[in-house]
Amino acid sequence: MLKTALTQTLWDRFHVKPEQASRRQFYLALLSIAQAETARRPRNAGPKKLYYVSAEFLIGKLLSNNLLSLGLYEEAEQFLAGFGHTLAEVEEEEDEPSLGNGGLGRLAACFLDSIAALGLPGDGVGLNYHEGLFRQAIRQRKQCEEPDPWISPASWLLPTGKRFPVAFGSCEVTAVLYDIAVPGCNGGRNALRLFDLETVNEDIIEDGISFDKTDVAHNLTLFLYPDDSDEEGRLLRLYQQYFLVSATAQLILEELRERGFAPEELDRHAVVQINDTHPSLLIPELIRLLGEEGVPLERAAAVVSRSCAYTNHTILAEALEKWPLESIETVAPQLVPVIEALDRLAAQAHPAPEVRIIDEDGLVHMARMDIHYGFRVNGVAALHTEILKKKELRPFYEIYPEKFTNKTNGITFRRWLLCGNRPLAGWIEERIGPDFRKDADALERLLPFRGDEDSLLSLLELKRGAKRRLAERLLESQGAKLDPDAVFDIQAKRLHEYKRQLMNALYAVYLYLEIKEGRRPPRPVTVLFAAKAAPAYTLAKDVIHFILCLSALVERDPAARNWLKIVMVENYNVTKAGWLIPACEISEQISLASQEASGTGNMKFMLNGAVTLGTLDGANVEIAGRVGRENIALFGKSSAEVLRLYEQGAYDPDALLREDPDLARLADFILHGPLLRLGDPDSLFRLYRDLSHKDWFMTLLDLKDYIRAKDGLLRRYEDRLRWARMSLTNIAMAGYFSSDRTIREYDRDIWHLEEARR
Ligand code: 26Q
Repeated sequence: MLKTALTQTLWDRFHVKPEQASRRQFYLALLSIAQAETARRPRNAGPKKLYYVSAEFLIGKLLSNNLLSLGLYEEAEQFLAGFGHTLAEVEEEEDEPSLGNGGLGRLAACFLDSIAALGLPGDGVGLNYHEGLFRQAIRQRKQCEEPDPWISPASWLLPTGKRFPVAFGSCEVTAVLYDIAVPGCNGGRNALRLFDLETVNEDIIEDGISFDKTDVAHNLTLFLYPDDSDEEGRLLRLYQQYFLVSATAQLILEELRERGFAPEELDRHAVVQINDTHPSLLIPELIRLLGEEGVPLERAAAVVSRSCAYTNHTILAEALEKWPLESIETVAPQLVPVIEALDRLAAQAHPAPEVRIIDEDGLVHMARMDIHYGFRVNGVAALHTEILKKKELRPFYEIYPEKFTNKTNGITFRRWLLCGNRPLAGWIEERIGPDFRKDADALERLLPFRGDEDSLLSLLELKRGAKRRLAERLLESQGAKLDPDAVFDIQAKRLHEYKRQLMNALYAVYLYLEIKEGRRPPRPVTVLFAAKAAPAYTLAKDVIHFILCLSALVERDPAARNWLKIVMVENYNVTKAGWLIPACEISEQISLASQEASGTGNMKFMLNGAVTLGTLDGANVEIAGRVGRENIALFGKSSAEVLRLYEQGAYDPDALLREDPDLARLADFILHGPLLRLGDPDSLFRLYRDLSHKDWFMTLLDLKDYIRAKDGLLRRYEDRLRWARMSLTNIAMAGYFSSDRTIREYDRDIWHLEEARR
């Protein structure tokens, strides 16, 4: 019936027949049909509703995904084919909303998909940043930031007409609510609810992404986390946070009232998942609003504590939010007495200074507030949760052991396999039938095909096809020329020191020098990087600059360029991830052990048949446990060893470089004359100095073992059937990492939405 609807819509809206319609017209017609179809479905309902509150939702383009959930994908693809189009081409008309930084925001998006798939009543709540995070442009081998606008008549936003006042210390503003509908693949729907600032004004953006940070009445929903390297930026971030939570608290209480419940019944009818500490002020704000409804503070605190659960995504000290009480006084003075009361109340039972919400310097520790006044706290992978219990949050684990729980992350297979890699999904179905589309664990039925040479050879062919497709796309988008017969080795994730993109780049230096000395790898290697750096994160930008200079140096060297190629994929986002993941052979997951809470890219690459080259960090530990040591390449010091080095202050990069000429030769290459001439010497010197004197995330510690592991993996690649078996095993064992499994666990142990229905 899609055919009829599409033909009719094209005629009604644009007065064209399908054979004359442009891609744009097809896109807009499909958008309105998908929206109408979704609106016809019942909203998921039940006695209890989940609010997943997050400063980020990295949802990516929605057309294919929503058509899949609505059961219209096949029909749309066939109909378009009749007029010489593909869904992928039509989807190019959609702008991707860049409403997130990386893992935490993408996780929230995968969760929305799975919550809807399981038919659970649960909405996401966040902010409608008009310019997203930023668009990354590369100029003079450096990252430049530009606005990344996405809102247009072609976006999925639906106005709701709902408005809420938000009172700051300095002024009052209005939050207006938009929805993006989330259809579930088994019927029903939920919504992503995005608050916007009624008076937001894009005209205050100056060159690049700069704007007056003090003009909160016009800037609050322009960008996600504007630069917080200075005081004004940090204050703006706090304004954004209060804007989000104040509007969210009002929405939750309004919906409670509309469903006929009293404020004091909040915990029986709503559950709030706080995605990292960014929305933590929701706790005092809800308590404050219950107070206005006449609920005394201690009772309000008890009810709210039974309604809120907190997810921790990091152990990095700089990401554990602490706000000066003074800043809160400026932004939302009405919260100060509430937070002080919560601190006193908690301190009566637990007076130790390391668990105080307000410390002796007047800093409010957001995670501490979440744990005292929430009923659950979870880490995002087994190792991460253990580190929280034994180290970072140990005093809290001693007080509240029953609150701690692990929820290993997951990814939605609908986006990352069924839509994102149709040829692979087809290959799987030919072998084990369609059950895996609904039940990810069924992928294990692929295991017997490890012995089937035809299957192994066709799997290699599929990978080659995906590599060719990526090569075409990168040629078109940025003029990069890739050889599909090279090994595709990919590191795609935010740029951060702990993720050690620099270590990967130093392997490329090693390989370059080997090639120059006549020792070539078994076949050409293409190393792809895709990463945005935070605008104020100087060292991260230095790493990008180094990679780009290295890429140019190799490219100019006729003796090396046929054997090694280094590519920086511009403006990494969900769309680019969709290009890279099916084409990957070696998945770089090389964080310093203990530092990557989970990782989710690791799961996406595995599901698409890449072999992981990784440390025993985050969810890599669980990947290794499932595929077995023969099907993953592990290297590096363990998290226990790393944590011990930190505790004893025993890591010394200077000494390593003095004692090991091989390491020194690689590090020194950062200052290699021809390289310096291609780039900015200040940036490269700064990078060298940091690596040789500080190297806080211990790049040099694991570099040699990394080289050993990667060389070994490249040799194993040459046994093509053995490689295909590794690849197949990774696909077959990926089922556990479906976010449907993760969400079932959240519901079973935290939300109890299903149980409330029974
Ligand atoms: C904090 C304070 C001030 C400014 C910014 C921030 C800030 C912003 C974003 C802190 C953290 C983030 C994002 C964190 C994040 O993406 N964490 C990732 O979460 C994933 C999902 O759980 C994990 O898989 C990754 O391991 C983790 O790095």
